[in-house]
Amino acid sequence: MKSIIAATLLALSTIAPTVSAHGYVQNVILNGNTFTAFLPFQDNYDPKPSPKRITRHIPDDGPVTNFNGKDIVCNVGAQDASQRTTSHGAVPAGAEVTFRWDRWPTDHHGPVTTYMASCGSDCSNFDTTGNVWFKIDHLGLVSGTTDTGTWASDVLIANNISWTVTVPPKLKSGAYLIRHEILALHSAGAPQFYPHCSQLVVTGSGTATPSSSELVAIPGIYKNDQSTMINIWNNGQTKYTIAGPAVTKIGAYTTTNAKNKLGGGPGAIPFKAGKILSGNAVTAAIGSTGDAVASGNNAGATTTTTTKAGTTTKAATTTKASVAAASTTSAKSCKVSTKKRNAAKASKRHAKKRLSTEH
Ligand SMILES: [Cu+2]
Repeated sequence: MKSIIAATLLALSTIAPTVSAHGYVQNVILNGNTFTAFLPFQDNYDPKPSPKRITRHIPDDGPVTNFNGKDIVCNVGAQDASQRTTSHGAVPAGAEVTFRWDRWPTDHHGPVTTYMASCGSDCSNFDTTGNVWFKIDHLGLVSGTTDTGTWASDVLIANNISWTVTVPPKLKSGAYLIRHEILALHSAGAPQFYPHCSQLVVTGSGTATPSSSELVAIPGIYKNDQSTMINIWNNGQTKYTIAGPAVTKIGAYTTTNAKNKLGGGPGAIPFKAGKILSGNAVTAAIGSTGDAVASGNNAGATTTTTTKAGTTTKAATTTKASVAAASTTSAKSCKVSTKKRNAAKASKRHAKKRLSTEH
């Protein structure tokens, strides 16, 4: 049976674009408090989801393909005023934020990056135009070569399909957008961007702000260069340069969070519903200590379990957090370039990998 499936997949991969399910962020965990992100296959049919979402609208689990348009900011349609959310979630400066994706295909190799932008006192109507973004975390090719080595996306899969960042310590309190993104490079010359934006209220007494040289515009960080157009399936490449600026140095913040390494991420995180803030409650929270006492709470709330890529789905579905998340079987066609399709070797590997991880 298995060999028949393998043979069919192999045959299909040579005559038709590869069909694959992509992914989206289903939960955002702020200092141990879980918030349900925008669930496209549910929330697009329910204008008043409960609890309210702190995440901006996304249409589905597919990619943004034009990195020069407004959709690259927070995903397709997220900039439309009618699609904006007024909800925010509080997190103390210096605390951890974990993004849990619903799934991620193993062949969608690429970097993971996270930016923040100050909205002032409320993100509801924040205009993301101009040099407003600063990078707080990024990881690209971790080891080996681009075709068979370990990418940030592989680390994400191995860590319960999740990614953890730290809000820069001493960051000035206020409302912030946090933009977390995977860039999938499996289709040479046709990069796929999967951005998502959530609305935070950073609490605490911090006053640090990024320097003007650290602030960049989105769109603007991506260009037609190696960071987007690389053919990762070419043999022997050991270097990949992540697009955009260096990670901010505010608050003596250093690069990638230590949890983002193979086996280093969070396991099942006990579900503790986060409190939704909007309007006056946002203003009131700014400058407060918020959940700051939770610096100890955070450590206790995270059970670290080493998981292997193939078993992560099971682990993820045992958390209560994912009960609130949409379950979807929706698959959308991945645009695969001619270059890629012609690479017989790569196609073979692609089919094999999908067999072992997709059910
Ligand atoms: Cu995809």
